[in-house]
Amino acid sequence: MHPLGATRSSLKADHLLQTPDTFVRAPLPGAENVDFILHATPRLGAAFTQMTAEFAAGGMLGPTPAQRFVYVLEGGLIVEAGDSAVTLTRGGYAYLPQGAEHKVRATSASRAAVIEKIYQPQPGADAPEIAIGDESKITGVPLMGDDGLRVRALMPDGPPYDFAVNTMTYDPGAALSMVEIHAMEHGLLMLEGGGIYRLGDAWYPVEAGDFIWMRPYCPQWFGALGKKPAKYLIYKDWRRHPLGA
Ligand code: UGY
Ligand code: MN
Repeated sequence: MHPLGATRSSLKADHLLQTPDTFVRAPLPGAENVDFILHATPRLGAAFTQMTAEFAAGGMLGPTPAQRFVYVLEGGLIVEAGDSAVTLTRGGYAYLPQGAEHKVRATSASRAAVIEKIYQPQPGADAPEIAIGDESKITGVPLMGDDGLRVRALMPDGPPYDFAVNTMTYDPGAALSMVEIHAMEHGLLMLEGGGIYRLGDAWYPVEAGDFIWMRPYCPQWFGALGKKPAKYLIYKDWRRHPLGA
């Protein structure tokens, strides 16, 4: 039954809420047996891309002109990069610097969040390095002293790296302690639970599976509702001068 044109999805000048009922799949060049949901792209106004890749068993990502970050949502992915081949399962992730030869192949039907950004070098900084990890091995750090809200940083941090990807886990009832308004933009995938997201001048109910894009300076706040924790994966551009110098 169609929903008579109703959806929680909403596109405004400073944000997008994209709910699963509005997802449309598309192929991308060089990928085999993978469908992509293109959440954030330059066509939206984003300076990065974020997609969900849905792999059939044996499916492979194609090449990218950019840095690539892959976070496994479901199933298993073999990442071949440098001298190693590693199998990542749910919560496993890989960062592949721009130009790094690599292959990403699914061992079974799988889903992954894929974030790509053209690298902005920092003069004098070392080159970024491949990083592979598992979210479950990272200790959560309370945000601004609130141990009901824990941040896990997945990307390495330091001068070579120009973006961050974190997970944020909110106990039921936990909330951001302030409305944030900042120069960095965000791509956000709700992984678990739900709550209320303020974006610009609107307040939205959100739940696992939803995607949100926030333009730089989009007013933002989240409070978790329900009886289990809410968790999201969040991208932001990071550590670069706004004038691009
Ligand atoms: O890192 C952040 O800016 C993060 N606290 N933003 C958010 O959760 N909307
Ligand atoms: Mn923020």
